Amino acid sequence: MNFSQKVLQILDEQHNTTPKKATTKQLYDAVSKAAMLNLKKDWKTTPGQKRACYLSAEFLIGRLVYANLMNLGLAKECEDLFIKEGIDLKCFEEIEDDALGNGGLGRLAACFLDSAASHHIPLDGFGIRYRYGLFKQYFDNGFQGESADDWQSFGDPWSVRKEDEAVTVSFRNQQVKAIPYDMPVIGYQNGCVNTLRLWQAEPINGFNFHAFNDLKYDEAVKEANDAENINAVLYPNDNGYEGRVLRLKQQYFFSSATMQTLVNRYTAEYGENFSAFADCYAVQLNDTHPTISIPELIRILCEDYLLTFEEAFEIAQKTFAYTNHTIMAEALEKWDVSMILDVIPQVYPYIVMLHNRLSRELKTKNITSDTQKCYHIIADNQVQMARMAVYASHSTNGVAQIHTEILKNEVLHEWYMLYPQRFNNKTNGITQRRWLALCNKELSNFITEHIGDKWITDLDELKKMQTYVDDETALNTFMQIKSEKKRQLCDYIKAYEGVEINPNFIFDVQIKRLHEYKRQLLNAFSILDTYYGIKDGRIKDFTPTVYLFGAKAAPGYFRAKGIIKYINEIAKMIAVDPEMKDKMQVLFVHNYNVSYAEKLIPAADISEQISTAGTEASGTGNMKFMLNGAVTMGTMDGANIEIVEQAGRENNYIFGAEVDEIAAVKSSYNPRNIYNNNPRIKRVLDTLIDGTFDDCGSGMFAELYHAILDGASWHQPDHYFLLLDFERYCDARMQANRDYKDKKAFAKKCFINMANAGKFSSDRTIKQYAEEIWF
Ligand code: 26Q
Repeated sequence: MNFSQKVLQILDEQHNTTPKKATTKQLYDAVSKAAMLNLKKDWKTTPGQKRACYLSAEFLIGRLVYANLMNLGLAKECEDLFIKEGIDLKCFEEIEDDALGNGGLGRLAACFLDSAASHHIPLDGFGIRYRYGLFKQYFDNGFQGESADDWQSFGDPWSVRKEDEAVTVSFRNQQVKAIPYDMPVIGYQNGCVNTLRLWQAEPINGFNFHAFNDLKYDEAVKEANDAENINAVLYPNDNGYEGRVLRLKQQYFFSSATMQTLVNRYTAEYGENFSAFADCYAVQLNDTHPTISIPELIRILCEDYLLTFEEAFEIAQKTFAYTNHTIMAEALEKWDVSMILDVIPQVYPYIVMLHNRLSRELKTKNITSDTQKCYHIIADNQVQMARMAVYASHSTNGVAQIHTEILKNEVLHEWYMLYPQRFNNKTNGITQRRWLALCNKELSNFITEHIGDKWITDLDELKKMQTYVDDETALNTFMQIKSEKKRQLCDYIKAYEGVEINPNFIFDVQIKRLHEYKRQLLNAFSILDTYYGIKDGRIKDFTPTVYLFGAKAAPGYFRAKGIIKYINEIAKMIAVDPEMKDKMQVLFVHNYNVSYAEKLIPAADISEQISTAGTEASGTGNMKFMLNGAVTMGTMDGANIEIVEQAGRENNYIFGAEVDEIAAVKSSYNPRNIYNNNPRIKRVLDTLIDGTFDDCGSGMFAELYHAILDGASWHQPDHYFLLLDFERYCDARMQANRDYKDKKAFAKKCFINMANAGKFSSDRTIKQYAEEIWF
């Protein structure tokens, strides 16, 4: 029976309906289940083959149905079936994203899984099956509001519950069942299916009848509630650490469940001699979030299989590798010893043994006793997770060249001095299957018509497009495609936001999590400056521009929420100014997520990547824009540096202080001087306190003003150097605005960016992990 017939059969037998009468949910269920039957024969592991395991607290996989159909080669058949039945395949856009991640780190994990499967690399993901993913965002009078993300509201047809592979995870005063839900990770039309295993916590005893009979109703369901709490919700922090008990429990929960599984699988195949363990499994730690896996594996080997600590340590070190994703000091995880003792006391002795082993090693290496402290795994009554990860693994990597250099020279400098050979770089990448083939069919077809479709699994092929950059017809088509993607986005925004935007404007887009270091506020200041410049007649011949923002702020991040409100106020002011009607527009779209990114990115002309130099580890949104033919407006930070290395600085807009300059001015930096001496800056900044905008008495705007000019107890004034870069940013933007007048010349820059995006495929990245770290 073919795929279409299967869909019809499932609709009939399981839903008692027909395609025409079925609800979207029923169609989704039938299509997904039919696809699952289709891939079943390929969903197996090869015995005796080493597997890599990607441990991550986040997998931001987005909407699965279109990507899975494409990778299975069923998209066309499904579309034909739907057309025949008079159904629009777009109805699946109602289905929620699987938003089991915050931002870059979680999305990277999803791209890696897609790339590994598409290249027959045996890589499985292990994480947490959150009941609620990243909150949904709405705006109430310009303020961010949050609601729960019930991502399973259309069911979860892509997961298989594996009751018989459940394990028990023990906390000091609680035991829970960890139930695996396995999702297929489908390679691109190659018959390879890997696994994403997400763990769900459930009570060992669901209901306490004795308590119930004693009229203690709360107690009767307490165990169930306590278990379900563990994976109830994803922590909505991005690049910010919160030392909460529940977060530690989440980390241990999925780490322990995963380590038990690996040990169980190993012993089933090889018995209790663990000498080949590291030849069977490589474990990559996605930041420090799963690092408790290291002492947990050692504990299991010592306690259940009676290995010595030394034997267990050597196995662990050969097995684990660690990826760092941030240099933000506030994101480095440190757990209070008291909390570890309170939650997982059984693990603590193994952390102490790691600490002591390191101390002995430091002594033999003649490290003086006062420098020893900066290495200590247990220091200031806290367990320093990054130190544990570097020490007890064989590989530590950064995620872009500059980031790895900063790790070696600053953040982890002392570790680099001890173990230089452990440090390596793996510049991030993105999957061109989702970020081009799926989200930009028009551009994909255009490329394929010129160079064939090998680029889908070998993005270096894109280089061959370079020969068409001077081809008049090709460039015209390329420009028409951009216009078409802009029109499509306008239609969507009209329907979803209720706002009309002009598809003939320049589309200038900044989409990423809201964080001070990413400097959405600098973008806002510059827009205001442009607005005043146009009104005052200082700026003439301005090419109309729409400034688009998309970002979620962590609900507890007051300043980030203030920035959102401020941008919404600017948008409102400009929207009601008749003089601006055909000049500029600002829109902050609500609930920015993976599916929204798939619509925004193909429509962009300008990609805003304006973090303070030395703060953004890599960035991956920058790569998605480049691939879809936008120019980067950016600082020399993260992967921007490698992007302009590939596409040419002259085809992008690089501005602002670089790492060296920031370091040089840091100690004497005085933003108030800049403010006092630059009337444009003063005018813009004063809108935060002079009543131009209303923050409804929240005090948010004044707080932003003081953060820049006076600082706070935890930061110096203008910690992210907005005022230092302000003029250079405005100049770069004006340059781009002028350049755009020559549409052909501008399109050429976009084209060259697209043609040189090959390096930024996650296929390249994952092959480097495979070859240089795992196999
Ligand atoms: C930690 C403890 C408690 C609660 C939350 C957290 C937490 C959660 C998420 C800490 C950090 C994160 C996420 C970090 C992140 O997304 N980093 C980004 O990683 C991308 C992929 O490598 C890079 O491209 C980005 O530059 C980097 O910011």
